[in-house]
Amino acid sequence: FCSVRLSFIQIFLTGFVLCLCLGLFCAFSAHSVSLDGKWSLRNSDGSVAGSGSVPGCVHSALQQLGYIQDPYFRFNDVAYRWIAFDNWTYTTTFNTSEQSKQKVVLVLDGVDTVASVQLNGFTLGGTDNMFRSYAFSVRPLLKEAENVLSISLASPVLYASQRRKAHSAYPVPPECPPDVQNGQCHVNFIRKEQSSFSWDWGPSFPTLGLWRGVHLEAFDVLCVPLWSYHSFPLCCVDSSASRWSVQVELMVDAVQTSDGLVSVSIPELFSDQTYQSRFLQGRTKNTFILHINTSTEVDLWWPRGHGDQNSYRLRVRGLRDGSVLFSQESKVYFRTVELVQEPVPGSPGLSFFFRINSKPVFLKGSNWIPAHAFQDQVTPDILLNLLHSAADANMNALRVWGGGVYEQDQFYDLCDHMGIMVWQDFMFACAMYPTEADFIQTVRSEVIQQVQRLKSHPSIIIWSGNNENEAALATNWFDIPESHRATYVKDYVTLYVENIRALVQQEDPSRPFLVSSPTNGAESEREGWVASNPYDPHFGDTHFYSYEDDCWDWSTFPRTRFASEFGFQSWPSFSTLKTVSVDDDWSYDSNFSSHRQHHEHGNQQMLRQAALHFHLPNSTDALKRFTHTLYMTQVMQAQCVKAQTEFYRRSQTEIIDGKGRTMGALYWQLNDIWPAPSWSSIEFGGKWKMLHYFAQDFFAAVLPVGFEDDGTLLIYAVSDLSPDLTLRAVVSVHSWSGLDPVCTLRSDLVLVPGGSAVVVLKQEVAALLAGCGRCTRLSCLLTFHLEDGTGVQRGPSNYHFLCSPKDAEGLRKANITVRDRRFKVRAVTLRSDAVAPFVWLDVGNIAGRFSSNGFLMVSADRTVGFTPWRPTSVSQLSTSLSVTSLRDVY
Ligand code: BMA
Repeated sequence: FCSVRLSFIQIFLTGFVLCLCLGLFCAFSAHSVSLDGKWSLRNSDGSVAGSGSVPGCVHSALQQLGYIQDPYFRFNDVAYRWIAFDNWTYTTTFNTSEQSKQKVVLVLDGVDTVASVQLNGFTLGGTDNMFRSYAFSVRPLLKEAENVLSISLASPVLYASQRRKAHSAYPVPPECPPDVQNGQCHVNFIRKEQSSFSWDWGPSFPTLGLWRGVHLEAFDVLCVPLWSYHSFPLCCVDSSASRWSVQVELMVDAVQTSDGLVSVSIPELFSDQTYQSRFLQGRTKNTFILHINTSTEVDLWWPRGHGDQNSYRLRVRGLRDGSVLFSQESKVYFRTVELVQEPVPGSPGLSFFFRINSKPVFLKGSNWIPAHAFQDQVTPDILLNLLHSAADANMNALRVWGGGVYEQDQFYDLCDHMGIMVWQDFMFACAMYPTEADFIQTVRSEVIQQVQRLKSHPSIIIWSGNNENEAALATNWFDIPESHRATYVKDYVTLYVENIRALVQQEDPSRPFLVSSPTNGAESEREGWVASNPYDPHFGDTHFYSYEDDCWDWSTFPRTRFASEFGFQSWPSFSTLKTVSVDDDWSYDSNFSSHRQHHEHGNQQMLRQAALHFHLPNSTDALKRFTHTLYMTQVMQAQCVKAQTEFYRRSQTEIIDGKGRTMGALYWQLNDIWPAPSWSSIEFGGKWKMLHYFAQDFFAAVLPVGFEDDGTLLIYAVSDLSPDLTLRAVVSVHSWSGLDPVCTLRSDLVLVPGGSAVVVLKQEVAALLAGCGRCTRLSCLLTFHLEDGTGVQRGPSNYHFLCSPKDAEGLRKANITVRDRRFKVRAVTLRSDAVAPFVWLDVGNIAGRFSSNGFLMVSADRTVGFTPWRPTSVSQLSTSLSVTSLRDVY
């Protein structure tokens, strides 16, 4: 690892080996005894009682016990508020013979959140942080029979409010979320998923529970409760360095100081080393560095689209007197990451991009939020499906946003495996935070534990201190009087710089650390960590939202170095909403529709944005008008995010007016926490919205982007591939009223270097139409694609509308029939008698996805594949299929 700092130039280079963590391994007839399973659960006065699963939470348990219905149904988020105002106790009894061991440790992997822990009537201690584990030495307290372990959880809402009251010197805003969220106050005072008190896309379910496992570790000599590693190249200038090292860290809990040998090996790389070591009594970190054999070439881990995700087996063994103390194997990966912030010729400010294994990589993807309000219900299947969906939409990166949770190990394992890069926030979002000693102390434990748990994953390429808190301070979201500003800046620096950043750099120097997102990075640091304008497009990353501006007008977007958030809302499909609503709710202005919308004026904003280019649904059939409106919001969202993402991708090479070299586009947001309107491209339950189908195209490795600049049509070729390509644009002019192209235009062949965006066609629209007979802006539209010198199409086809579809002349209701329902071969063929924009196939709640959807039909026939995610009969599919296109809604 090395870090080069030249005035404003900052480069982090890190190499890495990573691995998985690894559970514990204990020595000498050691045991790990799980206490997971059914515990008894009761509220404070015993009026609600039954059993609850561990891992689990109170809400999930009450639903299983029948005390409550589906919390997501209609207005239940409000109806079940009482749960989080009560205190709850989980109790289990167990028999054990572990007291025969020298040491027994009770480990709580995750307590949500504030609790007192008692064993056999003795108080072991308290917990106050959902994001860390707790360990208590318990051997003297154990009995052979009937041990009683109880964990009493305090109301998180009341706890947060008490902490707020105790912080009397000055407020720590925001006090409460906006009313429209129906949420709870002061979540910034409790180390808990910040969105669990409500968010602008999520319900208020302040959970309580044991959300991770509980177990006993019992051993005689020593135990290794945690291990992790990272690798680094010995030469820090050239990451293709042939010499790599792997740093292995073992957290060892030893009953007494003892000597032993530790051997570390990667057999496939012919590398192994044995170390004499002394394990000191108690819990200590022991570090070993394995130098990789120079004669062997190391295959690197690459982000998807840039190479394979190569891995090796790493083996670690502890030996004493010829016997094995512990032995563990894991995957280990090699890669380097740099965040490059250096002067850009022709542009003030600094670059901001990632170099992976020395190669600049454009990050394409979105932002990840918690996949469920009740984390115990996030199954491996759900994670797998969401991450597959991200990969299938050609994403190579996700940002784990700072208002949720540090995800479970499986999430990062899958990202490693799929080559999805992770931008990992620490869990602080959209707020100021207190800095009392005990708050800082618990955050410090959280940071150390999370970094140790996660740093072995090659997918994680950056740590980031918080979501939007630099921006909140800089642009004064909370109306802090100028005279008090210094106090908040001081708290900000104390928390994120002096504590979190310092700890991360100590625990994991192998990755870059950013204090916030958005931030100006090195420039923010120069300005004392809070830049005057953290949204400055010349530096760092930006978040950009504008709901009222016309999203088809690219000139409204910031030509940023890196777009880490941008987006538009839409509604989920009717089949998803149906599961949580009743007939009365099915209109756009119902109480239900307002209640689900947690973003002030969100429902109106969607319609206003849609109305800029489309006729709004006007069916006299109320249900139809509702479902058509849901469809229309998805059309609007898909078009808006497409326009913005294409703008960012085509801005990766140029500098215009001193701005550009955009190297990342992560839209807000990938997934949903419940069925409701939001910025997501995937609905709760996994169904793809139109946006997600669009993402498949706009994130394609080779992409044609078309737009107009002052009456001139430009087509760019964007390529993420390594080899240079030679491409031309092929543009077809279609009349809205007919299916055959009116004329076709081909550009010259142009060199498109690997990892660049270049202009391949430039032509005045007026001249183009004049040369195309009877076309006008209102009567015609353009489709285009890229072709190589041999006439082979590269990348998807794309389109450019010369007017708003609401003004299109000749656009008529297409009669689209399903000609061939070959569901057995997972395909349907559509036939249309007219140009049809935004053709949407829907099979209701049958889980699966189409090969493409929401497309523009400019030819009579189109065959679309369908991949079911669960066994589904042909007749089910056939009867569920519906087809909608733009002219059907008005
Ligand atoms: C960003 C995010 C979230 C929020 C989203 C939409 O600022 O960081 O806090 O949900 O905008 O408003």
